[in-house]
Amino acid sequence: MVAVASTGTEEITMQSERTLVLIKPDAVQRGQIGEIVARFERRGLHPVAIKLMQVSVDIAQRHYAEHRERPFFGSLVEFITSSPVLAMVWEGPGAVAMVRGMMGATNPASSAPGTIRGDLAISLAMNVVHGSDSPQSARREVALFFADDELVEWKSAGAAWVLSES
Ligand code: IDP
Ligand code: MG
Repeated sequence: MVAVASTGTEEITMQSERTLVLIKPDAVQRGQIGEIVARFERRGLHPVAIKLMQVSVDIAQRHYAEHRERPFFGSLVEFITSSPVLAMVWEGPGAVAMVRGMMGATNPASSAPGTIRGDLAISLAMNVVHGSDSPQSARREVALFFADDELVEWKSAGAAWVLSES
């Protein structure tokens, strides 16, 4: 579905997208699942898949493959596999960039207040949430965390009141 939204000065096409979101071990342990899920619901996105899971070292290394050569790669994999994560797929118009915006900057020290990281985190290593950085990354990451039959197709009743078709 392609929806069109007006910014007031120009029209931008907002393609319906899916994005992978992980509520990281720090946020699960701190009881922040509800807080973070509620933000995506309030914004007008809808979930296509949600599961609590223990990430394996293999999945962690594949998920963060782009950072393989970075000095923090080992500790990043250790952290994401240290305790359960809540893995989710969220859908909606422009969902990839929208979720990235809601997450805030990678380093919570410079994440704007009002963003998830800016409100809930302090440390770069424990920054509470992951979101895919492009539609292409999203497709790869969704396939890494979810089987096709775990993705549920549905239309939320609220969708018609989030984005006008005209
Ligand atoms: P992103 O999560 O905002 O996409 P990336 O640059 O893709 O940020 O980094 C992946 C994750 O690796 C970050 O969320 C953060 O937890 C961790 N990370 C990034 N840079 C550093 C660093 O310099 N030291 C330790 N951890 C880092
Ligand atoms: Mg990233």
